[in-house]
Amino acid sequence: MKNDLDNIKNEFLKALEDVSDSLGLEDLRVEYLGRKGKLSQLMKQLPSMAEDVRREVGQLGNDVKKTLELAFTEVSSAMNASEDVARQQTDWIDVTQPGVRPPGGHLHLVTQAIDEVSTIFKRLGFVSTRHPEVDWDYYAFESLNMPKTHPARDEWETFFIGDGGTVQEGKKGKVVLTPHTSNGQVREMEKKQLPIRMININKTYRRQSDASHTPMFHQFEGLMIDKGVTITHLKGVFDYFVKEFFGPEREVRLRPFHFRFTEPSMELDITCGVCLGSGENEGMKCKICKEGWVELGGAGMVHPNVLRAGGLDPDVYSGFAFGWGVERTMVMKSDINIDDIRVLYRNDLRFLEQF
Ligand code: FA5
Repeated sequence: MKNDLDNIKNEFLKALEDVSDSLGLEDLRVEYLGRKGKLSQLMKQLPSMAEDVRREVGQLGNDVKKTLELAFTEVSSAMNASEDVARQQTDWIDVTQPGVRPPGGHLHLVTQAIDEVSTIFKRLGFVSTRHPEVDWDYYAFESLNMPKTHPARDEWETFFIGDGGTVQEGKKGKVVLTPHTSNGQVREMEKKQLPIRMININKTYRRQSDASHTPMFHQFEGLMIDKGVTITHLKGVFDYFVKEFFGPEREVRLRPFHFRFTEPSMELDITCGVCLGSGENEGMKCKICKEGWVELGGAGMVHPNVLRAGGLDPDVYSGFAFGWGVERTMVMKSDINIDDIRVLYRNDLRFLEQF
């Protein structure tokens, strides 16, 4: 047994001289000093020995183990140090080399348009607000002079919020996905901070889908209320916006219309950005406008009943409101030639990366 221990020690120290890298060194450690290594195997014979021999051989075994561990540690430290030096010479990086740029994204076309619209109205003193996009029927319809069963509501093709097939209802009526941003009108008046110059931009929803309609779209709602606001102010604000947003070459017309919540009411039309007013595109009828003009959106002087719903006296205060679609407004720019607005929400990078 003593001889065997000596042999193990000599073999290990000899093998240690020949080992050339840290992987080989680790193999050697496992072979001799590991839990199932040669030294452990040999020491397993101890219990079967006579007690006095056992003590002597046990002591010798421990000495051999210490010797091997010490020799191993010395060689291992020296080897690590020299491998570090070698690694530093081969694995270096050139810190002056230009980096690889990660692909950069950009804001969605609609977000860019929202930013531009808000900036233009900000210059006229309009403050950006955000009223709920899930709201009570009261704010979406009733407070806007459209009583519960009024047929005008049908035009808004509204989605209602339901719970297991039952439409949710509370003290202000049913809950709707707002079909227009006009729900912000009475909500803004209820803040009781006058004068009002609000621009409410939000998502709106309707059961519609074709080349010029998407089920989810954005509207921006302007509301100006003060003493002595007239239709001249409305016209001035529109002129400024259209010139700033579309450029001086585009034409605008005001067309009489009817909304329950404005009186008088009108629609603002602008020459189409795809066919530039001709009504034709690549020899065919323009898919967007069909006649040269596109509707930018509705507007009018706030109806006295709406002012009353907002707690304001129509004999003291007056104002105008307008609500336009962001997507349509943007597509009407002549440098954005899109003949189907649904492409905006298809998330096709080949399209989105162009802008
Ligand atoms: C309204 O929604 C009124 N609330 C506008 C208004 C506000 C009038 C304040 C008076 C005073 P209208 O339903 O016409 O009106 O919609 C306004 C604009 O939203 C449209 O001209 C169009 O630009 C846009 N729009 C409507 N439906 C869609 C749709 N499904 N997809 C994309 N844009 C749409």
